[in-house]
Amino acid sequence: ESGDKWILTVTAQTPTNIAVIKYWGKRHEELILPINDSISVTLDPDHLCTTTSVAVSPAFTHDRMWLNGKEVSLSGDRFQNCLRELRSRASDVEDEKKGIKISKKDWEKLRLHIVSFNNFPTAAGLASSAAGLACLVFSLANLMNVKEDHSKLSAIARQGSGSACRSLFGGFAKWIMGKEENGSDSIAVQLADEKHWDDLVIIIAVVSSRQKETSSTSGMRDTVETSMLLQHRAKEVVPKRVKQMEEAIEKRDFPSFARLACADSNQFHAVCLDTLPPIFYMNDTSHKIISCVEKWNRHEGTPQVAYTFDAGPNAVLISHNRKTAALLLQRLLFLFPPQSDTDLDSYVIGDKTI
Ligand code: 2P0
Repeated sequence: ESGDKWILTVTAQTPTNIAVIKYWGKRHEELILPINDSISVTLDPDHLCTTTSVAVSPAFTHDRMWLNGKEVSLSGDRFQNCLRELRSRASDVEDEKKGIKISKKDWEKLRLHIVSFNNFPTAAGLASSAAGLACLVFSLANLMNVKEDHSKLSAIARQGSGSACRSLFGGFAKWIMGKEENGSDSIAVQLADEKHWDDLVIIIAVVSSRQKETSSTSGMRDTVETSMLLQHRAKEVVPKRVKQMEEAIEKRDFPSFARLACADSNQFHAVCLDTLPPIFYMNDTSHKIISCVEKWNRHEGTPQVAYTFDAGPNAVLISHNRKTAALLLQRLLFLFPPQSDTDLDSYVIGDKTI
């Protein structure tokens, strides 16, 4: 047997996360360092998640990756930065049964093959880079026997895509912006695990399956350069809101949670509008959904449902429990009857959510 025949693989699965206090704006482009802290909820892995298998073999001549069955380029700086960080932290790996012995320095020469799938249609406009980059870093760290905790790994995932650092944790996560110039303290931490508040139900209303027109990366760069409202948001608004949100999550205080999440989504879209040229991520259907939820919440006297919108028109609706989730679906179906295929494309229902 030649020593070249072995292959070692690791497979991991990572759900995407939805920010309830948004990240928008970088202070360092290449290291991906944000201008404010952010807080997210990680979805249940049955919905919207990425599965990635990574393999190493002496027979591989190049690093290669396939995403949803198609080969993609790995030449980008972001991927190369993640890979360099991981290779520099790799340790010895030994598999006696297979007769495999990889020493720390072998990782510099060994090439990798990566296969990644999303369990949701990429065309649905929900293809967030968060789950993908988090899963890539996590599976490679396991393959390479990187002995770092999830927060340290989150700082590596962050260099692939900012929001990815929050997907290393289930439940609720906070991305701490950090102070260091090298980004070593810009990491994610877990605020509460997935069992802490498991009666929340998340419904994603797919308003449009078209790809967004302005990518998050270039959109937030334009906002940093041109919006004065963003400076106010990052310095005055978010620091207070992050504290209040942490408290609301800790106490499972749904009314406060909902008020903060809705206000932060609205301010994020306001800074997009304050950008030159203005960025429009929401559309008329998104606005109709906001009005419906606002009216309902006002009518009840206390919030029943929270809404939040990312860099696109799709609504993420968080309801207090299964009963309000059922009522919410009823309202959505009334507003957008299934026969009118011009409005909502579909509903993705997150059961057991976080
Ligand atoms: C968030 N979003 O906190 C915010 C809210 C979209 C709106 O993080 O340039 O794909 O890779 O760091 O993480 C989307 O931005 O941008 C995002 P990069 P990313 O979830």
